[in-house]
Amino acid sequence: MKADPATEAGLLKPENIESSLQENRTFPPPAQFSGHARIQSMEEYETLCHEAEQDYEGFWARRARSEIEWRQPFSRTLNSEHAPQYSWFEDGTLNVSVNCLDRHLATRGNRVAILFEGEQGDVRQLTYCELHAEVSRFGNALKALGVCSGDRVVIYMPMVPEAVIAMQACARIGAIHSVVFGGFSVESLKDRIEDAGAKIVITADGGHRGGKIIPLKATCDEALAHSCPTIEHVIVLKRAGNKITMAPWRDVWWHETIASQSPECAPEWISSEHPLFLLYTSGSTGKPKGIQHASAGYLLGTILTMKWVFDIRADDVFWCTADVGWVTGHSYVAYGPLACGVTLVMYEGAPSVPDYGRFWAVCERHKVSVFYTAPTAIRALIKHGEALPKRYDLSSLRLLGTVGEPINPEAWMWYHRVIGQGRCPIVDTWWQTETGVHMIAPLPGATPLKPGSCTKPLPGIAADVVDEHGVSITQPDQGGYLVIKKPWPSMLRTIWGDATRYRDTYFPKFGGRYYLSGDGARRDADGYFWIMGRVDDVLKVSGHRLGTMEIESALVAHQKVAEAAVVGRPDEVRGECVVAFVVVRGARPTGTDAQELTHELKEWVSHQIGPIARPEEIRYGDNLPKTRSGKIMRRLLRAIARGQTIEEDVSTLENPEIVRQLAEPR
Ligand code: 7RM
Repeated sequence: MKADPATEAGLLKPENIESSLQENRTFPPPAQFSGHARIQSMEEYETLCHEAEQDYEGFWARRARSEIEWRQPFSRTLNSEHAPQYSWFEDGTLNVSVNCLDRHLATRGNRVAILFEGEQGDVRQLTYCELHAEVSRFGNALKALGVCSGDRVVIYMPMVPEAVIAMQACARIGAIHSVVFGGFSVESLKDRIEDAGAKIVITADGGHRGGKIIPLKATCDEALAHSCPTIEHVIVLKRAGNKITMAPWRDVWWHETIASQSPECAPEWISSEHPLFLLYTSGSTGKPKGIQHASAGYLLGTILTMKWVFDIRADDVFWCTADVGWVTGHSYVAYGPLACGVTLVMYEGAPSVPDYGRFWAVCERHKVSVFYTAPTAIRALIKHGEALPKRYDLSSLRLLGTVGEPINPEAWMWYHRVIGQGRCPIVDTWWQTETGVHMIAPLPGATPLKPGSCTKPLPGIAADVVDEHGVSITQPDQGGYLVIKKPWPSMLRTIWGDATRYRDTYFPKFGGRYYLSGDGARRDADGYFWIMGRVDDVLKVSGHRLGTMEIESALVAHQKVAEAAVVGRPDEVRGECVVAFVVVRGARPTGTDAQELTHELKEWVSHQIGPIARPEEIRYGDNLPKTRSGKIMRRLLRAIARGQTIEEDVSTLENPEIVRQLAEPR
């Protein structure tokens, strides 16, 4: 494959994010948006921001009343009495699945809700009426298996409609789902099931990805063997047809559980604050956190951002390429698009099958109008050249989006020119698992775009950049902590089972008043936000969030490993990749011993956490560079991993000579 000129010119290097400092191109909203979008001008945006500043609760209350179908209306908007445990709309009752499905049946029941394409080319459509019936059947099946409101259900599925059906069915009966990404492996799955105390796992025999079958059921069996005592049943969807073993006392087939169930399932009316889902995410400790989201506030956030940021229209075909295992797949696959009654596209497989034109083939085939993906995917596609997208008719596209990591301006320009054909605004959306929905993002009919910037906070979102003392930084281009100064409806409510960790992680500074995002950011002279990346030990590998400590725990769980430290290294396509520094028990391996151990450890991490956590490189030392108090000097390790020369004085280290050993060329 001949490399694209963009690659040769080094335009893809994430370091070019630094070039964003010089970025001065702006793209005003095109005519088809500026006079027509929901928010049509910066004046209108300012008016909304002003409304929220003047009457914060009223601003959200008015929107919650108009966007949500309530069973019982709420009278209290925000309760901050137990801050930072906030509640929103707490005396209201509703059902999220009713808001996503039932509300459309009379007006658009025959509209396609899910347009699914499997990796092997199989296509399936479900209308809103059909989806409603499937969700109801499956909800009844869960109830028949003893699932009650408030019970936790783990979903470990491929990207097939049943994943969304399972999530919606949980919402319908008030059960709390916890989706575990199908790319995670045994240990990750086991930890999440145990932490949530789940009663049921919903999985599939296997899923198709990259021309292979991902053995989900087999991984599940391994996770459940000798652990996870709370699990009563495993529901297994027949998808890939690979051979599996069913434990007759525990396992049931999806198609058998629904066979005799009614297509009507009375919704469970829950209160606004009833947990809708848990989603485990990596932080700076070894143990992932169960981010707990509530029902009404989250639903409101998904609807408003679908309207504001994607300017979603009744006839849109919306494709968010994220897996339902990530928050993006929750808010912009399983909930937001359905709550807005549009058609959503779901694709099961890898973007490279049968070749890197697959995304564009899907866009053409299904006439996608709004396309939302990650910068890492765009960079991978740039690498394969312009000829591929040019083979497809992309004229149905009207809006593009990105999420997951900063997009380097040159990748933005390529996306804009080659995919959007200069016609489509790009919404660069900054948000997190914890924030539930977009926080900082352009409004396509109002905000002039700057490549690489997520632009300005959405109306009602009190985002700011502050210094060590919590004081707002007004100096343009000076970096600081990205914080949110007021609670917002779709925010996380707590970390499952650990309110102390919730407080200590997100509200540790500034008197517990501000939500600390963990990102660094700067604001330019026009007030545009530029995200500078994490300030903690969290990596983004291909847009997937991973904790360095998680990978370290997996490494030290190997019998040959005594100590390990993991850092990120910039990577052209993936944004970052994993580099591990390892101290083994016994003598430091060299030559073929080192090669063999490296292979073994890479496999080990893939098997423990999942292939996304697989180290790109492993370096061995007799020790790790530590301060005299025993703290690992990660900064030095990051420099070594990048192949930089260490200029700083290392003589204050406990063991300065180790730096040279670890940096030895190999
Ligand atoms: C949605 C999601 C959150 C972290 C966040 C950032 C990074 C996300 C952007 C971004 C720059 C963006 N949730 N991030 N979006 N950085 N520009 N538009 O990714 O919980 O998995 O990760 O991702 O560092 O803190 S997440």
